[in-house]
Amino acid sequence: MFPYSNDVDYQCWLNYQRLETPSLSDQYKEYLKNIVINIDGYIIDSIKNELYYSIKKFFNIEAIITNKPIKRTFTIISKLDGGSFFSNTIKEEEYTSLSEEGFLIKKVENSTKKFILITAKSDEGLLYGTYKLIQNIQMEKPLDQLNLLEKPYIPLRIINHWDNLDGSIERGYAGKSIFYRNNELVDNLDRIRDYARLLSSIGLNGIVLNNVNVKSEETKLIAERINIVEKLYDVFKRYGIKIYLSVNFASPMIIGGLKTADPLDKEVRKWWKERVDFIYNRIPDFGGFLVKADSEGQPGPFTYNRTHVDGANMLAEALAPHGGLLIWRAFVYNCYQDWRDNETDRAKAAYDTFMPLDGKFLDNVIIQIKNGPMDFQVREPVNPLFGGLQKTNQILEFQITQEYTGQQKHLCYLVPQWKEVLDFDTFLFGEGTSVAKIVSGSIFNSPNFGIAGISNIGDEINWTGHTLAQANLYGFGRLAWDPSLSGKKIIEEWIKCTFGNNETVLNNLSEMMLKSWNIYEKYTAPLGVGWMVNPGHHYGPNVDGYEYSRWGTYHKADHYGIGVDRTLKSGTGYTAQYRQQNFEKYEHLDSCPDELLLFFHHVSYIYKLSNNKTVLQHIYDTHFEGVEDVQWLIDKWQGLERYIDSKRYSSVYQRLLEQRESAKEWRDVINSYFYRKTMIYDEKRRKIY
Ligand code: GCW
Repeated sequence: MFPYSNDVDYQCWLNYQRLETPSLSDQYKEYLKNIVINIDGYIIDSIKNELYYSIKKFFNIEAIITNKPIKRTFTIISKLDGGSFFSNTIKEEEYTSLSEEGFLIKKVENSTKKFILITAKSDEGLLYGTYKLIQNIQMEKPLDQLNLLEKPYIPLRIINHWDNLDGSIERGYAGKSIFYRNNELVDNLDRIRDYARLLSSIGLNGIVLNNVNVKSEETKLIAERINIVEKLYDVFKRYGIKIYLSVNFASPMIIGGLKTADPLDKEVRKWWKERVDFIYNRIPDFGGFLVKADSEGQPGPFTYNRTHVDGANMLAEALAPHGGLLIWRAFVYNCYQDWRDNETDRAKAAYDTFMPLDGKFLDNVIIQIKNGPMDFQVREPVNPLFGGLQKTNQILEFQITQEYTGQQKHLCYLVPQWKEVLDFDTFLFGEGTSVAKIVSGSIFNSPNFGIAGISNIGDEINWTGHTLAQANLYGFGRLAWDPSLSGKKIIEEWIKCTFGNNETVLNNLSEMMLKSWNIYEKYTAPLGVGWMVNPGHHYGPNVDGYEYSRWGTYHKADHYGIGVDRTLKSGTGYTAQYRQQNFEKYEHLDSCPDELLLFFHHVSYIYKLSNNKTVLQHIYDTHFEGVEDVQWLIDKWQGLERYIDSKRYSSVYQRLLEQRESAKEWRDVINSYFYRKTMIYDEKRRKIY
């Protein structure tokens, strides 16, 4: 029986602490003593296990699980078609509005019995409903109000792993892979099962098991090393999570002995078909492939003068008979390009590459697009492919792992950033075509739309290194399920389930979390310009550190001004990739939002922002404030010492101290760089090192 470890930090939001209100606890307990489940299956077994375990932890009782009620009061988990016994308690409109993965939870009472009902059309729906009920208990929601109908807004909700078989994780900040070690699967799969529990408790339904940069050992996962995938499949299927693999486009050459990987070559096409058949033979519900092609050294169709359509469709054709999906990343750019001509612009690459291909991909091809046009910076505008593509399936890609946002040493709750992306109006089909709406697939009438996040977990006992970074994983899942949830609502849920219902903890911690992204932004690269990190590992300040800056600094700072002119009028013309309303907004200095000013415009240091401060003074001020704000985070956290167990308290505290030192370094490096460039004093005459 789970869990693999009893460490409270390990349990994350599933630690099932005793309720603080005994009367409510007694009420719930009465219903949960007898659990009625009248169906079988491996997902159903997971439901039983989770209920049994959580009830034991919440109430210290052993629930009796039966297929018929043995008491007058009980909890029943049953499919919608599960018999007449409760069917008249469900209203017609409830029935029709339930989607395949949705669920309904109700409290029903009549003269002979009282019960909590969880019902759904699928086993997955029942599983999600079960986790929801458990969460309601943990959050001490009154039992009387129990009447919930929920369904996910976005169909594909996938976590991506950049794990390698040797156990390393690209951009991982919480230890090694929980899956692999020394080119083998780890021996004990219990921890992986607990990971599956965490993922399905927040409604995720897919996982990509290996890094998009596919090296030679990982290439064998679709051949002689399939047994590794099979074993992982056996764990994840029990939690309704489909598995996907990243594949190397040159696999036919690397493991197939062919001389080419040309997507139009007959032998190559046959080879992929056979590979796919082989996989489905072993893993009947296999999700499909994820491909990073022609980007940062990965092979792709360009080698053969073929297009992304040729490449993606070839793989999609092989997958289609099995219902598999082919996810093709839009993160395609030439990192060696010479951008001295002022028109060449990495930000334009994804749109320039994929817009001409709109409508040419097969139905089971999905283009996976990073939230911004560059690369997961602390602030970027929304990728203009959202709002551009009209006839192509799309997945929005977020980075949960904090590559550019403090590497899980700094506190940076990313949900507010993701919310801005999801809420962004692309004007694709007129006003109100938000990114969330696009990736829900509803306007395209297709289920092949979704959201993906690069995982932030590793084998450290608390999964994410920084305990508070667990909130990013949690928040990612919750937003994928329901993008209309606020950052505040999500963080409150997370805090209650992770630390309990104490008011002080709730207030202080939610305030800390909600401000943390802005705090991080203050002391790092200013006004949307991005980068300014050390090359390679991307931690800590380095104003000119952009690795592909052989043609000059990325941010174009000189003695007079800073920023990248991306306007149509005088710059790279990137702004023209947006629909009219957004184009207008970004093209003109007076309407461009301050926080993205330097992403879109090159301005003088004495240019005045909307608050009447000069750009330079803003840089100085925010960098001083950023450090002060980190001190504020520390003070707030110290105020929680007596409410939080010492282990979690002190590990977060240590990280906050590291954050403060790093923020000081950022402040000093950035401020002194601009002081030396401009020789303009800080108006407040603070000391600049
Ligand atoms: O953010 C960059 C990272 C690379 C990563 C790449 C990508 C997996 O620095 O490490 O490679 O993006 O998204 O493909």
